[in-house]
Amino acid sequence: MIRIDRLGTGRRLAGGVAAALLLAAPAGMAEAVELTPSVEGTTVYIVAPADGDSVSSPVTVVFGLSGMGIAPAGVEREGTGHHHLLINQDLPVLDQPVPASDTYVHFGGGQTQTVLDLPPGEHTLQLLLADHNHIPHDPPVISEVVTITVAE
Ligand SMILES: [Cu+2]
Repeated sequence: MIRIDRLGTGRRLAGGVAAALLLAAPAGMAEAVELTPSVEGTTVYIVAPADGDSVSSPVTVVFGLSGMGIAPAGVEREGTGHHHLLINQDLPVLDQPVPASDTYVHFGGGQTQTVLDLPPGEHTLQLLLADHNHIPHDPPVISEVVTITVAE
């Protein structure tokens, strides 16, 4: 009788530990974001202004995209995304939604150009395509950095 009770206690303890491990696993996995695939060979680029240009403000910035299409934010359609313009900013973390601010600008309406009021001096511009949830694709679709000088 005593031996059977001890075995029974041991099994319950082992079962409790296993259940705790199972509960811990999904919590860690929930943070992983499923990235939307980009289309191979896609390029995003700034049509205007050109790198090295001296311009006056307001500055019209024209976006170019080849290989994928534009869809407004919130619209999930394969092979599409919307533009994000980084103004004097480094690239954000690429497996999370792009931050939204005056220097991480979303074009969730599907716009392909914008007009910027920029103070005099040197500025960098870069485009980053992201999916319906504002999360960059895998692999990410990123333009070259364009550096411009805004005249006094
Ligand atoms: Cu966005």
